[in-house]
Amino acid sequence: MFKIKTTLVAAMVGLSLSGCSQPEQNTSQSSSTSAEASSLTAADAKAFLEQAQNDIAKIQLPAAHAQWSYATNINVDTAAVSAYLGEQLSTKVAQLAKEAAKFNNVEVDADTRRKLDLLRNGLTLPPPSDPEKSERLAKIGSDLDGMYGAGEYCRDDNTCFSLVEMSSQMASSRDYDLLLEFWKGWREVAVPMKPLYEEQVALANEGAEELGFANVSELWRGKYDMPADDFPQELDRLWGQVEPFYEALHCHVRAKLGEHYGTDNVPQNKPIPAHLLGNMWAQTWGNVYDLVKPEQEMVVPDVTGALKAQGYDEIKMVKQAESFFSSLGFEKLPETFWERSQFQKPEGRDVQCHASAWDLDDKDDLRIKMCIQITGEEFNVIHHELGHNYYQRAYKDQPLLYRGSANDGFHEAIGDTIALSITPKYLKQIGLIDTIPDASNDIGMLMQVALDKIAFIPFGLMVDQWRWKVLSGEVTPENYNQVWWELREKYQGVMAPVPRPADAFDPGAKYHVPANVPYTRYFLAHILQFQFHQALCDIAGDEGPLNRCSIYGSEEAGKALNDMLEMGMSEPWQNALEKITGSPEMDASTIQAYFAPLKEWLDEQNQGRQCGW
Ligand code: X8Z
Ligand code: ZN
Repeated sequence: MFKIKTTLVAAMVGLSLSGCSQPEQNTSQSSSTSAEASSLTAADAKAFLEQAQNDIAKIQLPAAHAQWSYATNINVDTAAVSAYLGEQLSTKVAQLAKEAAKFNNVEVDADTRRKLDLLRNGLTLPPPSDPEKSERLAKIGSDLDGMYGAGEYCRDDNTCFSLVEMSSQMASSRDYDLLLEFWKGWREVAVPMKPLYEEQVALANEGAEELGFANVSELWRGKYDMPADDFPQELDRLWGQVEPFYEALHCHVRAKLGEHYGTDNVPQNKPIPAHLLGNMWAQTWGNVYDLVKPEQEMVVPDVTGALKAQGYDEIKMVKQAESFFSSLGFEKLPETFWERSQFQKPEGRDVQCHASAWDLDDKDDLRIKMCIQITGEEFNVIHHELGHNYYQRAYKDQPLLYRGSANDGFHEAIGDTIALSITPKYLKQIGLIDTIPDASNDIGMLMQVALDKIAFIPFGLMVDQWRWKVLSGEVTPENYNQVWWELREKYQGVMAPVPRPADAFDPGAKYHVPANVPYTRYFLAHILQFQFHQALCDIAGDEGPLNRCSIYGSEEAGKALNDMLEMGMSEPWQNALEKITGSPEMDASTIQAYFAPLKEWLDEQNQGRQCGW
């Protein structure tokens, strides 16, 4: 819906828009008198929504362009314009959300009620109606974004490293001290974010209260077509389905890292030090495959090696990903996509390298913004981003309030679902590998996928467990960092490799915290993508094991997918899920089935090991 950092996607398109001013009136929910309200009709509600959508559309367009300019060229001028227009937009939406409350007691049809509800809970950081406060909120949002995007770590000799450079080292280096240096170094960018973040929480909570929410936590948890207080239990249920498998994977990985780095560096009864897992945040572990892989010879396609050997550049990687979607029957991306996207990190200016997908005009101005590296990991991210773009295009003809994903996890799951079809069979079809490895022993391939997808799941869960506590006031600023690490340990079994300084604000070193993009969506996406993959493989008529299934070339699967994408958020997500999978429930049993042989193998390896932390 409105590009206020609601659809992922554009983390950008909204985010910094979170502040605003220009409050015309402090219309809180009760702004209309009961006499006024009682004379309102269902037709009034429809007329109000029509007007509201037109008003939002008008501001949204320039705000999106300003945000793009800022994200692809961070400087004081682009910051000022982006914060200004972002504020205009979120103030307008907040004002309309308050007005929508006039219809609380008016009898309206289900479609109208849904739109009113979406209007009420669509903002991510609602601005208070006091103009000074809402301007301040907008400025903070934009400053935090910029601090992350322009962040770098400099050594005493003034050699500096960008996040892209350090991430590449985190992925490939096995030098304990260098990994620790970059791990600590990147976290220095977050220290000055903390006072701004605190202030942002307080301001947005004021805005949320004006909208009738207890706080921003309640607002965020309330976007899932079920009561806000039931949603965390739904997440616990899903996590419970995955947890035993995660623990088995953790146990094996810790044992192998202990063999490599020594058990004094990797104690076998404690959480794993967070800098040794091949990723700046220990959120995906695929880059340490070589350290933890099975001892027997396993053939696992080397996508990075193949891309490099065949001279793939950034554009060729994106074209290849586009052609997957084309094979499913999706129309090609527009010419402007190729002209306007940012594929590479430009020289000479700061940009937000964190990958994102944009829909500037709800017509055909689709773009991605990345700093693409030539690796298999980035090849997956490209599919992820294009999934957002094809989703945006599929729902563009819905009314504005329905232009979004069924729930935000769906948006994050589409491109990943396609990427699950990058199997050896597909890689051979497109000439990236010459031979398809024998299917008799897929443990290596399953391990590679699990290191990225299963390792991610508790991280995807813990980020908002932290934020919900912060946003609800349960955790106060003195404890921000400590609670962050308690949750890292509890869910991921990962620990800070060194005691953290008193001024550390380690959550701020993860993009989605300063950018204020809710994170539970990625947890959900990691469950949903396996359900989608299975459903589409069935439709495509693939009868082999799920990890060998590729829906490449199946227009039937493409049509089933598109039928769901087109719905946007016009119906509860349960209906969208049922449409494609036949069931309205999110369910991790597909994950259990996908990885069953690996689980068995891990359980054997772990015999005699002390698992847990
Ligand atoms: O932020 C992203 C995407 C853009 S929506 C690249 N992801 C999360 C992350 O990087 O932390 C994708 C998976 C998790
Ligand atoms: Zn995404």
